[in-house]
Amino acid sequence: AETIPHWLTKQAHLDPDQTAIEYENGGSITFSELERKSRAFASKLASLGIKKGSHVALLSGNSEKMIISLHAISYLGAVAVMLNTRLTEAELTHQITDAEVSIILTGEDERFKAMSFPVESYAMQEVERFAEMEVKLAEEINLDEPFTIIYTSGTTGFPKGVIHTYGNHWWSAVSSALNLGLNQEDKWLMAMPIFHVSGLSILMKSVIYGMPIFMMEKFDPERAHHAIMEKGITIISVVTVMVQRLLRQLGEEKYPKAFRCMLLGGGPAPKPLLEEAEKLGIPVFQSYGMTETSSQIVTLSPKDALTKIGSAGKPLMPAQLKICGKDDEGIGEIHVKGPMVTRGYYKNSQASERAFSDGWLATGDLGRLDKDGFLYVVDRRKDLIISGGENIYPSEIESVLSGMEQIKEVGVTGVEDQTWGQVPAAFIVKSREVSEGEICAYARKFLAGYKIPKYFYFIKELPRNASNKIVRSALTDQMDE
Ligand code: S0N
Ligand code: AMP
Ligand code: MG
Ligand code: MG
Ligand code: MG
Repeated sequence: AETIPHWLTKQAHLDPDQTAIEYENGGSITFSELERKSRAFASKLASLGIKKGSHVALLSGNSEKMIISLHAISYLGAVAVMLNTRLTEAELTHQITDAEVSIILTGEDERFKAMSFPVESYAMQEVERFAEMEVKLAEEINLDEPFTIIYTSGTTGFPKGVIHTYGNHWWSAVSSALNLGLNQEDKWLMAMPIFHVSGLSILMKSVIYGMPIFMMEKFDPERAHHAIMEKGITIISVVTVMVQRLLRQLGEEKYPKAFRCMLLGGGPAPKPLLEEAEKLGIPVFQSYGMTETSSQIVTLSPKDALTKIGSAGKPLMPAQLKICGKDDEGIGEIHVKGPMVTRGYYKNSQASERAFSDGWLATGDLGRLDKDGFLYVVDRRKDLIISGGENIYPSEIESVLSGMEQIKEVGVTGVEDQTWGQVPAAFIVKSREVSEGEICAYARKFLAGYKIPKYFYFIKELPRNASNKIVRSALTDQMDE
């Protein structure tokens, strides 16, 4: 197995006084301080019985404690299960159980939510007060070993746990640097949640590159704008709705010259928005990637940004991409392969076998390559709704709503939305009288806020095909009924 020195220990040795994280309140922490705090935290966590192979869930917004917890978990050789704070107790319980989590660490805001879980939970702040235990911390990282698990929507309606090895994160960070280059002055603004690979990958880059990040607890357009203007930010990761909000904030101003990359991912980018950004001289880099690829695997490089607008770019060094089952227009399913691609889903060999063959991952997304080998993503994976960078699988909503007595049957599909790109709309066949408000109140108990349908249509029957399956694509025809 391939081993490297523990990356935080190594970075703290190479550049102890380099800033690792900068905070909005003006504070910061160096790599050597981060190493010291992470080791101390690991020794405290050990007293909870966390050891090599333990699954520790993190339920927290972005914070220094969350970053320290993550590094501490790696010093113990444990695996971090990253939980989305927007999910409900019911949704989280499924992931915690599926991932065989033994302990949950929470932020202050999530402390209460975690009380009802079937697993022991501690606020990170609480653990801080524990005594340190004598324990041997990892000196090396084995690139083949798992480090994180992140759940992503699957075709069965239950999300699947994507396992990332250290090697997956390592290669993701390296391939991104080979594309974007790495400058001495680089400082990455992390406004994406760490519980998504969009945020987590910035953290991995920080420790692997020795690069400072500017951490926001959550995205706020005004404060993100201020950071770009005043704090020497050179790169920011964003989803489409964040670009829209940042452009509104920009007004007549111009970003500083040093600001060299707005890395856009997590879903489709409307061409008019890309054109507007180009006109304003904003360096938007479109990308294609997913939880399974540990962050972007295809990115439009600076020199092509202007001539290939609308394209997600070329697969990064050393990733491969092919289009399978092409139609007349060359459109087919995107398959990817590379050392940043997960090797499978946790405890779900069926899903893994379906998705992988010979190391190639069938993404379920449709795309085509132009004559120069640039990828154009044509359609998102079947039935997947992406709202502001959050994935929603229609069957999750359908199965919750059909649990209501007053609902006979229900079909859900995505409809265009100015703000979020797409939002879910529910088409409902009632068995008894029920109002939109009652349905929303019921749904909130089980579904994250972003999954609550924004539109409700009450119809006589659902469109079905010959084999009696709901034809979701035909649902929108019923909108004017
Ligand atoms: C865009 C965000 C920040 C919006 O959240 P905001 O405005 O802060 O909302 P809140 O104030 O918390 O809540 C207010 C109401 O808005 C609802 N709401 C929040 N978010 C959404 C949403 N996405 N869709 C619909 N509604 C939403 C709340 O529910 C609340 O309403 P009520 O009270 O009624 O519940 C936030 O959504 C956000 O952070 N989005 C981004 C998520 C993300 O990171 N997605 C990417 C996931 N994909 C990947 O990680 C793989 C790709 C990747 O790695 C990548 C992606 C992007 C850039 C770079 C990369 C990379 O390759 O490195
Ligand atoms: P996630 O599972 O949250 O990581 O979401 C990944 C999904 O976002 C992909 O499978 C695509 O469906 C979608 N996606 C990512 N990048 C793009 C892009 N450039 N254009 C269209 N869809 C994208
Ligand atoms: Mg659910
Ligand atoms: Mg997904
Ligand atoms: Mg997503």
